[in-house]
Amino acid sequence: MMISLCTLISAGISLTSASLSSPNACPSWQSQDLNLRSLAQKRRFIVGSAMPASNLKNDVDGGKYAATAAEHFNLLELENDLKPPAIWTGPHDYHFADVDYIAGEPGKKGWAQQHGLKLRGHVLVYARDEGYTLPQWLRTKGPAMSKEEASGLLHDYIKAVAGRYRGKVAMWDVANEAIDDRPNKNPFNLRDSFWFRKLGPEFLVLAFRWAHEADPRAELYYNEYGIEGGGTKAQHMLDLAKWLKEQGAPITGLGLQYHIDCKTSIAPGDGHYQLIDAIRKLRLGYMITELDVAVRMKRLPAGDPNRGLIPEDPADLDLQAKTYASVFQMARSSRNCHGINIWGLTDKYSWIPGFSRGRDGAATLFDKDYKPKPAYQAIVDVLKR
Ligand code: 9MR
Repeated sequence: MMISLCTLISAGISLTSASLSSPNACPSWQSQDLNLRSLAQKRRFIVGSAMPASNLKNDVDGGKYAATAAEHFNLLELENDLKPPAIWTGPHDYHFADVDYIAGEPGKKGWAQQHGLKLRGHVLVYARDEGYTLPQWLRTKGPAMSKEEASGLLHDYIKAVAGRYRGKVAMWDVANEAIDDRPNKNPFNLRDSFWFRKLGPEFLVLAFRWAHEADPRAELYYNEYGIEGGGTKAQHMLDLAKWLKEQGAPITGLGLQYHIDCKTSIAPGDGHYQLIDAIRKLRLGYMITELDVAVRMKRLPAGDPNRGLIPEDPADLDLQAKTYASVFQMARSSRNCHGINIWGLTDKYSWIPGFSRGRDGAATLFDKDYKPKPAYQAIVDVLKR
């Protein structure tokens, strides 16, 4: 009987690289030591990536995008397509077509299920008013609404969205970025957002309750940035989480975004570890929800196709690998970590170069040509242990 090299490697039987000399013997990932997705499955670990539905739908880069997503990850999070401005086109009016492609219409499978990836929903309540957070029509009509009207609308929205994908979304970011960066007088330093002004801190309790009613088996998270490693904002988040639990909100855990750079150090006993320990003491789980590790980019003029893609110092990619590994190491060391999601599949479509005007970039695991970077192997090595 003939057994192919691919079969052996998929089955976890290791071969030396010398024995893999036939160039087209296997798909690209199988010629590596071990594939991230198969290793994660083996370890019962969730490792995902954020993606735009359109890149999967339109088979961008000759299908390389979709193939890479399916080969290396067991979780998919839509980067923008599940945000309220993308879905909520008017009162009780929703646009579901893009998400349906990924999650399937009711009763049907979508791309994610067809490829065996779990789904992470981002986000039911984006608790701020600026940017791509609150739909424009709500910004316009909202100020004249009564508390009851606003609360009724939010209830119907959460019920419609979480209800439509009930049983298909493994975990939801119920609320995102509700805490202000600068000190204010609000409880838990909550932002002065539309939902806060209308409903007070209670909007968070209600959102969790309604999400749970709509999809009782989904894990439910409060997601925040700028809290990695502890500090005042992290303390506000912990206080808020404690209060949410006291109010009976069905919260599974905290989403720690982790938009960091390659010089970030994470080691046992430091603020990063203390924070996850504090979360554990609240009897909550956590996920690293938006991990990316930026490196400094070679300065190139706007319009240059390589802007935001070429590191200033190539050695930074090794530092980046160490930083990625240290996050995975932390996650693996704690029992309350529910998984890690990388914010972007390849450097080519990462949000970082645009946001930093080309100064930072190359923050994901795959380069612009979909080649795994040193960080890929570094996290595989952590999961192998
Ligand atoms: O990566 C997202 C980018 O494509 C969008 O333009 C931006 C505005 O909607 O949001 C980015 O994702 C953010 C996420 O939704 C919440 N945490 C911070 C992320 C990076 O800004």
